[in-house]
Amino acid sequence: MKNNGLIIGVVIILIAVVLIGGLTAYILSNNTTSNSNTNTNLPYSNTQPSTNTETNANPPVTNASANPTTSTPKTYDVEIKNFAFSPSSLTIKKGDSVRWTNRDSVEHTATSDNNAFDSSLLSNDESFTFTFNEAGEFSYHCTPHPYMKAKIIVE
Ligand SMILES: [Cu+2]
Repeated sequence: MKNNGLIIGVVIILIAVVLIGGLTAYILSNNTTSNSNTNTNLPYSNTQPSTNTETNANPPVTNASANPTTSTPKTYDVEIKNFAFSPSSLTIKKGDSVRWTNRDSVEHTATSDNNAFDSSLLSNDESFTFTFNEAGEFSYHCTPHPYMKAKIIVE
């Protein structure tokens, strides 16, 4: 009877140990798998919004940089030097301005072939600025030296 009681006690303890050990092992494995699941899920859900914000952030940057180029008027310089306009062909946007500066000691003009603009005679280092508000190709010349020819292309 004493032996039986001991055996039953040992068996109960063994069962309890196995049950507790098994439970803790099961809980631990569940926790680690659930943790690793949430861990692997988090980086994915984190990288996806970050790549989304990156791809979303890129178009506004190009939009913001594209807007000033179309909306902000620029002033381009054309030098009159050695009896020539430099650059001889200049492409600008509607609303932009061109500033001609005479670098020669001789007087020159920047005179539109179709009377769109005329600087009149410019002496040395004198400038004339004209704003192009209409698209088109504007050929011009120098009145005292008609062989001096150039053009402004307004897009
Ligand atoms: Cu000239």
